Amino acid sequence: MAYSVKSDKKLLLRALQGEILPQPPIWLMRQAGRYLPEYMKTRAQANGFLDLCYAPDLAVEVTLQPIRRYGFDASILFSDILVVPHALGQKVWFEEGVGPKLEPLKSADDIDRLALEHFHDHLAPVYETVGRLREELPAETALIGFAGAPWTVASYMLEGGSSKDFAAAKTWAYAKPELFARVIDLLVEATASYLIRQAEAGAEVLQIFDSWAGVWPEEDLRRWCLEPCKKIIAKVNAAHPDIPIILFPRGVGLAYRNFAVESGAKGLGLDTTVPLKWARDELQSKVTVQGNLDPIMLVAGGDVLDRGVAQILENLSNGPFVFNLGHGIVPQTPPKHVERLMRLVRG
Ligand code: 1CP
Repeated sequence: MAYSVKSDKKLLLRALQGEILPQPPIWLMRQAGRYLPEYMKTRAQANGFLDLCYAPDLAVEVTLQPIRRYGFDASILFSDILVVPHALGQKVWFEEGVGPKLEPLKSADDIDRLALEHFHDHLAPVYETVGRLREELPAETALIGFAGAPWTVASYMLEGGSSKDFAAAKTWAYAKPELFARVIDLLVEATASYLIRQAEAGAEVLQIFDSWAGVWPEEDLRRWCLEPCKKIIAKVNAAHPDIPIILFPRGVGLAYRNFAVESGAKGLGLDTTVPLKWARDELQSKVTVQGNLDPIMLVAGGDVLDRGVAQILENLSNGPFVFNLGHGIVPQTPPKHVERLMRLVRG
């Protein structure tokens, strides 16, 4: 509450309250990371990627790097969605050049071994990072905390890492729905309390990443993605009614409308495939929309980038809107193209 007078001026908060701004706020998913040489330098000082997430000095530094370079309107806490299963007691590690790895859950016993007991102790360094960022960020920059949505996090917990078809995780859901529901329910509880702690540490906005939501038939999408996210949002907003939440259910197509109407999120992150006029007509009267430049247009640059940005601005900037990509920045993005993007959006 002490922050509210100052925060009301931040563009991201104004846009999420439904205000239509002459210039939309801009931030980019994965704005910190491997496309920045300064990130690679800091990362080399850590003992692997997870260590970077749990070392407040380094995590604060890499969060601030893209703010210093580009002056985005918001900063997103540097961490990863997989710190949640790690804090629940699952083995998680990152293999150089491969990505995240987990010891996959195989049985009811494996689920029983997960526990909330040491959850917040394990995540204490993340809360410290949030608090320090809140002190160090420029007055006009909003601080976003985040977590993965239950389904997206569960997919890694059951697959043991990234997946192309999510066959193992979806087979659990179809063949053993009660067991799968226990994993989802545990994640609803853990994620809500994780986000509440981030809010209490100083996060001003929270984003929930359901990056792999786009793989389910209608009924299962509702059960495993929309309903769990809705529960998390209700729990967080019961504790902190004023904190706006952005939900990013990537790839859900026409079901974006259900997420806009039913989830309780103030902001909806659109993936690159969502048609702009449809988003304007069907979503923007219900929520603030965020997105959705193709991250590969940012790699290509030039006219392709100019045209992509212009089309998004033309269609979405007459309603409540936050400029972003349709998914995270990729490592091969030239930093110069991000500068050009900033000029295009800010005019
Ligand atoms: O240095 C490295 O090699 C690590 C690369 C990296 C980075 C920079 C990973 C591993 N995670 C992150 C940071 C991160 N991850 C942030 C904070 C920084 C920022 O946005 O500026 C956030 C919000 C995430 C969220 C995240 N992690 C998601 C959801 C968003 C998305 O991209 O869809 C997911 C799915 C993950 C899992 C993960 N962590 C890392 C990788 C390479 C992946 C994806 C693997 C896969 O494709 O399955």
